[in-house]
Amino acid sequence: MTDTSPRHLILILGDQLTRELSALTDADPARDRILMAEVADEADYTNHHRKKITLIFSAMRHFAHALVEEGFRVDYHHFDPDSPLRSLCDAVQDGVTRLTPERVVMTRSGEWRLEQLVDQWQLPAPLERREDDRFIASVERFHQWAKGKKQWRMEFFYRELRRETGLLMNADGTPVGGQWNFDADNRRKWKGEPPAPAPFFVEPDRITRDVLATVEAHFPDHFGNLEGFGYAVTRQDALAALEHFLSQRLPWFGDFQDAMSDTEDTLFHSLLSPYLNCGLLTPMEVCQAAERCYYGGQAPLNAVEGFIRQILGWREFIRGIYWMLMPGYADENRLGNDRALPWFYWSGETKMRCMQQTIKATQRNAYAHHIQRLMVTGNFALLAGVRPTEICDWYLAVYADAYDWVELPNTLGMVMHADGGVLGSKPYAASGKYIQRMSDYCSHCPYNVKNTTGDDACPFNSLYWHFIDRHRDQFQGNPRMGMIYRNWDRQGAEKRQATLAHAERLLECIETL
Ligand code: FAD
Ligand code: DLZ
Ligand code: SF4
Repeated sequence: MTDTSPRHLILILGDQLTRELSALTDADPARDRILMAEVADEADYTNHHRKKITLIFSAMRHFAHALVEEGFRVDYHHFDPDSPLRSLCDAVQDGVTRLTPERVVMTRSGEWRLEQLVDQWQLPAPLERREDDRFIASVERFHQWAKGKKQWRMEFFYRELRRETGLLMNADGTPVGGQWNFDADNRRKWKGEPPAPAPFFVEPDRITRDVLATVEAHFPDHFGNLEGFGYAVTRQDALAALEHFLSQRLPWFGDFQDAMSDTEDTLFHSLLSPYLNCGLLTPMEVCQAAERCYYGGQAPLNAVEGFIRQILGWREFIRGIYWMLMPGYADENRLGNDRALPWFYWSGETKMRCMQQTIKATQRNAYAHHIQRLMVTGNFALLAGVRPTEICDWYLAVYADAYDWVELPNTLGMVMHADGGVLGSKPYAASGKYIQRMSDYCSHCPYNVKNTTGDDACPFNSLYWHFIDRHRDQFQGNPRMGMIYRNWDRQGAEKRQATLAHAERLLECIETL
């Protein structure tokens, strides 16, 4: 250490781009130095969508600029495939050697993989790791709630957080509107009215154009395309994206929350998850902004409650489950699945219209909305019995909002039921009938959603019954599934046999569907 050595070398990760970060609370431009690094190991730990890498690198560069404008000195490592600094550890080692700070300060990473790596760092300066307090509930708060309960259900954690935050609560402690949850009102099919608004779009500036060129040159084999990149990459633009959602989409968010469309990729969803997850927006400010729209008469209660529940309920619950159950959670496979992920998840080349449209939209946008993820690509992987690790890797790679802490419980738990029901009391398995009810995909599909067997039969139908039949031992006793088994048994042995034989044939030639 010398007289000119900084007090703290503050490491900021690519998904920690907020001035409210715990590592920055006492940061002093006169005494501290900031370190940010675009490194191969983070960009390559999965086959990240090229728009996701662009979003993160560009948002990192803009965040560094904002800190410089505040007077900070920022050591910024631009991505260079030939750089000897390949990992965050390399970058910190290098920074400590050059700058000899008193200590390194960082906010804990959002995921197990990186936390384990940081545990192993051997630095020539002490490392101070601060809690990640960018969530509404701390990890300890979730543990305290979960401890001793036989079952963990999002709805009850959500109600506690409603009480604690006061979001959509009356002064007497009752929920606004007299109900906690208005989901029953949120199941409309979308038939073109009102028209779906165009997604928020930001014209790439010089920094983003530089990043686009870097990603184009150095990540040619990664998933997805770069054309039409229009994500917000600054706090200011992310706030504009929030405003756009509140005025253009929130009023219809509830009604069409479960709807899917052959022509509209995003309908009335917020498209805010990439910004929430990389720090450009905070969950509480987003919930409060939506709440104001209800009180101001700009959006109805079913929309605002439904939206707030996604963030205050699902997002917080999912994060709690992740930290409660890792690392063992990632290896769960309670349904014993061992099928490889079909190649069409990467190529989009399948005749199944719902799958094709969802995967092609994912390639284009690094985005698909929740029902596409859950009831189309997720449902198919569940029915086909895909290995959980393979489908988890896919979801981690292809979405701009994907980080292990949120992707893993959603895929392994909610979609694949591989955790034995921690995340949901029954699997979200569905036949083509559900997809037909909630979308217009089937009318553009060469398969016939009304048929279960025969050459043109919708694959979801026989695969659904195959799933039900092969997991009878696990699910027949589930009170929420008894009716399904009674239905199946009523179909008679011959019909059941034909359905199962058809499903077996589909599974044998799954790559050609
Ligand atoms: P909206 O529909 O507008 O919802 C508003 C916000 O609520 C979202 O921005 C998000 O922050 C939050 N939210 C909604 N549902 C969930 C949920 N189930 N878990 C956590 N937060 C939720 N979300 C991610 O942020 N990252 C992921 O990697 C991810 N992987 C998923 C994988 C699968 C298989 C499934 C079924 C869901 C996954 N989700 C993930 C949850 C959800 O699909 C996305 O948050 C949502 O589609 C993002 O789009 P949006 O911002 O338009 O969401
Ligand atoms: C996702 C990502 C990518 C693609 N690249 C970087 C990077 O080069 N440098 C960095 O600091 N962070 C990156 N990230 C985000 C980290 O992987 C993220 O901090 C972990 O996924 C923890 O959530
Ligand atoms: Fe999907 Fe089946 Fe409908 Fe085709 S018919 S779009 S495969 S649900």
